[in-house]
Amino acid sequence: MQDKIKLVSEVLSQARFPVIMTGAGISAESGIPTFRGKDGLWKNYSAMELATPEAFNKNPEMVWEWYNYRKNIILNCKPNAGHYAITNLKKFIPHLVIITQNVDNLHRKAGLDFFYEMHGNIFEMRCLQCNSISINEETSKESLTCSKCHSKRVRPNVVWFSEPLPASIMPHILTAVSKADFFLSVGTSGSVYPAAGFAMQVRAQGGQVAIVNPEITEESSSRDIRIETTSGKALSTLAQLMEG
Ligand code: BJW
Repeated sequence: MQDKIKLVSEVLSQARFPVIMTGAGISAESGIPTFRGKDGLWKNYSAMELATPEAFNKNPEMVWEWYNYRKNIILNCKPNAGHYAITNLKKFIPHLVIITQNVDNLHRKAGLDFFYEMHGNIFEMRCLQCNSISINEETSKESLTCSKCHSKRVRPNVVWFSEPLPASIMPHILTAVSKADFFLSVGTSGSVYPAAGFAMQVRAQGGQVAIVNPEITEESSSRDIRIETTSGKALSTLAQLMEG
């Protein structure tokens, strides 16, 4: 394990266009449930009844209730060693691009000031009337209104199945992935596209892929450096190696 993390530190320190992408697994050690797997959210809740635009159109109250429930959990959680290690890696390697599929704000809370949130942010809401985005840490069932136009047609600013990813950041993400000579995937099952396709794309263009996940995932290949442990352990060791 240590040898593999050492190898990752060597590849990372030489990479010209390194990218790290995180998924729900990095926040599992903070106490935030992942989506898939035995204790995942989708075991008890239906993705199609909660995380699609159709579900929201049909029953916005139920969808808001589910997001408020999750916001409450997240507000009681703190970043863990994995989040802080990524913040440190970005300090050592300023050209490192960091992408997250997570909506939980924990990278920001760990002091990371620039990264791409490809599936949005659970603490933002978007007005369906005027399109403005505002911070929303409210977790009560009280009906929400847009701070700009006062419309009550507001939704969580997250990306649901079948929706396009944020147009303001996707070109930057796709450019970073298309140039990447090193791609480190952390804590994702690699089952949701387009994120799930990034590792394959980097391999196809000759880049090295490394995967941090206690489980072997759909996106991994035998050519990858597979680090089969938790992100807290793997990333803090990696950050220490990069520092020293
Ligand atoms: C640990 C650990 C520890 C545990 N340390 N690890 C191509 C092929 C097939 C289908 C498609 C395709 N392209 C698009 C699609 C459709 C669809 C899709 O991918 N479907 C699949 C299910 C097949 N994709 C979309 O619809 C996307 N939109 C799109 O492509 O639009 C195109 C378009 C263009 C133009 C016009 C219109 C449309 C949107 C996807 C949105 C995903 N949204 C969600 C919800 C976000 C909001 C919310 O939070 O409620 O995003 S779904 C959910 O899954 C969430 C996550 O970000 C995402 C990925 O989950 P993740 O992070 O991988 O978590 P898990 O739980 O799956 O895995 C956790 C992992 O951690 C596990 O492997 C554990 O082992 C590991 N782990 N502890 C390290 N301590």
